Amino acid sequence: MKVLVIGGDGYCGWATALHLANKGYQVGILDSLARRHWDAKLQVETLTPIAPIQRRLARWYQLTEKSIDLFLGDITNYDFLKKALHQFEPEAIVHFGEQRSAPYSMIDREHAVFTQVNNVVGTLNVLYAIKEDFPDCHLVKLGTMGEYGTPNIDIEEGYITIEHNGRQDTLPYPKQPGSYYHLSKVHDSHNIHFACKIWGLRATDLNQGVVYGVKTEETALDELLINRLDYDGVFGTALNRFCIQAAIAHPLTVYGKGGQTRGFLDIRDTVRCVELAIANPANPREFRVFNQFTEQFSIGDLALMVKKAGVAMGWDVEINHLDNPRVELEEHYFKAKNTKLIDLGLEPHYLSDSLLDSLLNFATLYKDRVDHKQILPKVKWNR
Ligand code: NAD
Ligand code: USQ
Repeated sequence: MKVLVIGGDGYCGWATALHLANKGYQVGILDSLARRHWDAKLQVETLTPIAPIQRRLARWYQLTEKSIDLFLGDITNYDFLKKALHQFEPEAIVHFGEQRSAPYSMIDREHAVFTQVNNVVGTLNVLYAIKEDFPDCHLVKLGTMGEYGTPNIDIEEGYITIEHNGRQDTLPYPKQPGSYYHLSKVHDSHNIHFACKIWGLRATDLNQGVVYGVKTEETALDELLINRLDYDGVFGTALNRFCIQAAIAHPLTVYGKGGQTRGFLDIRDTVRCVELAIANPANPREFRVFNQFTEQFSIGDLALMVKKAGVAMGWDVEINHLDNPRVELEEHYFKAKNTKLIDLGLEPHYLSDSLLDSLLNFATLYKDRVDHKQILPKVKWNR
C-alpha cells in the first residue's frame, strides 16, 4: 500500500515514515522543511543533531534497501500538492504537516494568523486534492487531545450522546481548546468532518496526547537516522523538557500549581497507532475519531517521577513552580476515553522507570548542545 506522510521530516512524521517503510508500506515523505526554518528564526535547535532529509533518506536506503520518495514543498501551495499526489498516487495520506506549537501560535497576531492559515488552508487543500483525484484515499489526520480542553465531565472519543428536552442525538464532543494552535486543530476537524459528509471522503482524526521519548526501532538503527528532540520553551513539550532539564541540572519548569492533567504516549506508540489506523481504514463517508494516548498524568506528578529517576542516578533534581505563562486550569477533572486504538490491537508502552532512565541517559549524551537561555518560557498568553 502507498502511504504519503505529510510532515515526514518532523518528530512524529520521521519516526512514522520509517516505521511504515519497515513494515512493508511504500512510503513517500512530503515536507516543506518549514520547521527547520522556524527553529533557525527562533535561534533554537533540537537537542539531537538531525541530518538533512536527503542524507537521512540515503542512509535509510543504504541500511534497508527500502526507498522512500521525497516531495519538498508546501501543502498551502495547491499546484505543488496536486503534482506530488499525481506523481505518488497515495492510497492513504498521513497528515502531520502543521505548525504544532501552542506557544508559537501565541507569540503575537502574526504567529497566530500564520499558524491558522498554514494548518487550516493546508488541510483544506489536502481535502480538495483527495476529493478531486483520489476519492478513495484514506486521510489519517493528526488532531490533538487539546481540542477538548478540560471539561468537568468524561471526554469521549470524538462524539457524545446527549439527551435534551426529551430528544437524543450523538453529536461532536464540545471543543474548548487552549491556544490558537489548538483552535486550528478544531477548525481542521470541522472541515474534515464536513468533507466526509458532503463528498463521501473517508478520514480518521487521531486526537493525540503529548508525545515523549525519542528512539523507535528504526530511528535507533544509525546516528544519521536520529530523531529531533525539542527542549526549548516554544517547541519543547513537558516530559521531554523535564528529562533534558534534569540532565543539565536545571530546575524542572512546572507552570503554576502543576495539576494540569493531559494524555501522554511514547513515540513508539505514535507510530504503531498510525499503522493501525491505516491498516483498518475508515469507511467512505465516515469521520472517525480516536483518542491517541496511553496514560494520563498531571504535570506535577511527571516532574516528581523525573526527579525520582534523576535522584536514583545520583543527580540533584530541583522542581520549580514558575508563574504560569499560559491561561489554563491548574487543577481540574480529567478523564478521557482511549479504547478504540486498544480495540484495534495497540499494546501500549507505559511510562516506566526504564524509559525515564533511557531518556535521561540519552539527554546526557547531547547535553553540551543545550542552550540554557532557551529553557525558560518567554511567550505569555495574556500579555
Ligand atoms: P514537527 O514540527 O516536528 O513536524 C511537523 C512537520 O510538518 C515539520 O517537518 C514541518 O516542516 C512540516 N510542515 C509544517 N507545515 C507544513 C506545510 N504547510 N507543508 C508541508 N510541510 C509542513 O511536529 P510533530 O511534533 O512531529 O507533530 C506532528 C503532528 O502531530 C502535528 O500536526 C501536531 O499537531 C501533532 N501532534 C504532536 C504532538 C507532540 O507531542 N509532538 C502531540 C499531539 C499531536
Ligand atoms: N508545561 C509545564 N512546563 C513546561 C512545559 C509545559 O508545566 O515546561 C505544561 C503546560 O502549561 C501544559 C502542559 O504542560 O499545561 C502541556 O504542555 P506541552 O507544552 O507539553 O504541550 P502542549 O502545549 O499541549 O502541546 C503539545 C504539542 C502539540 C499537541 C499537544 C497535545 O506541542 O502539538 O497537540 O501537546 S495535548 O496537550 O494533548 O493537546
